[in-house]
Amino acid sequence: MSEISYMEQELHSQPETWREAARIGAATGTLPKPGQRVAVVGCGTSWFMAQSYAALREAAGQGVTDPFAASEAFLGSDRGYDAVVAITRSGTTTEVLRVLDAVKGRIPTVTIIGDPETPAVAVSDETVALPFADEKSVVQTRFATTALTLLRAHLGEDVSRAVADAEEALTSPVEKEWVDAEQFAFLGTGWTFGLANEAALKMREASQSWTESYPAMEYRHGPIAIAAPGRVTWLFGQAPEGLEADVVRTGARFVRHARDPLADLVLVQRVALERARARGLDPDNPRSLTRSVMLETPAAS
Ligand code: F1P
Repeated sequence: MSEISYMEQELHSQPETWREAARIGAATGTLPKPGQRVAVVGCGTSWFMAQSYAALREAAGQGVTDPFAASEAFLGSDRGYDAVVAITRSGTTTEVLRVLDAVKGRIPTVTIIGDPETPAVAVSDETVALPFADEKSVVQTRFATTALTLLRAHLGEDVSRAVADAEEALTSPVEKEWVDAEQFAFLGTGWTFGLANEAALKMREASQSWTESYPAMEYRHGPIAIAAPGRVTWLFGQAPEGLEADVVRTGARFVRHARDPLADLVLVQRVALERARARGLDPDNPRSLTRSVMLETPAAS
């Protein structure tokens, strides 16, 4: 592939879009307030960002926060949610529209959206638009990480180190061993488990790679049987005691970096891009995928 893909251009703009999102996140009054019971929904990449946000909000002591795949959300009145947060780049994903429609008038909703000229706006009570992070590539990179940066800033986190680390991750070498590896397992704890899920999805979407993802402490409960020479186990965040030694014993390559875990996801996006290139794949148009899943049946009301 000679010309630069949209995925490459978009992923390289992340420090800038994160800075902008941090400004919005710190100032906005439309995202959930401390103490509210929150459900957060999305599909695919957006679901994984929902998982990370939920773990961060709970860890920050800001209230019960349950992440759901939009198609599997439990939003009955017995659960007592004060707010539903939806994350969608396209604003057209059917399952997300169905959730917003189903709770309308019963639970206040706020949607973090890439394209504000889409149906999700009309069906949401509030929106936080991030059009500067919308993308042309089918494979999401910057919208997802920018939405999560917005949420981190809204939770009161200083994201300046994450931004600096993302800048560094954009110039850090992509090792040949990662481009050639047969298989990747991505691991995380707390909020980095969502990042592990996203890293695994990114690699599948952009480069058709065999990847898996687990909470780090679950890895020894079976999945480590896959670890072997020529394969990679990549951990985001803190390493549970003894895990590195257990992985090294299998002959698999153990990878863990000290940078902010969201910035480390930027490096994985670059690995996915290099693996796509090495296999002659177009990362902007992955096999069997579209920008948004739009089902033919109308939203249930
Ligand atoms: C969600 C999503 C993407 C996925 C695929 C289909 O889109 O599942 O994460 O990569 O392209 O759509 P959205 O609701 O965030 O627009």
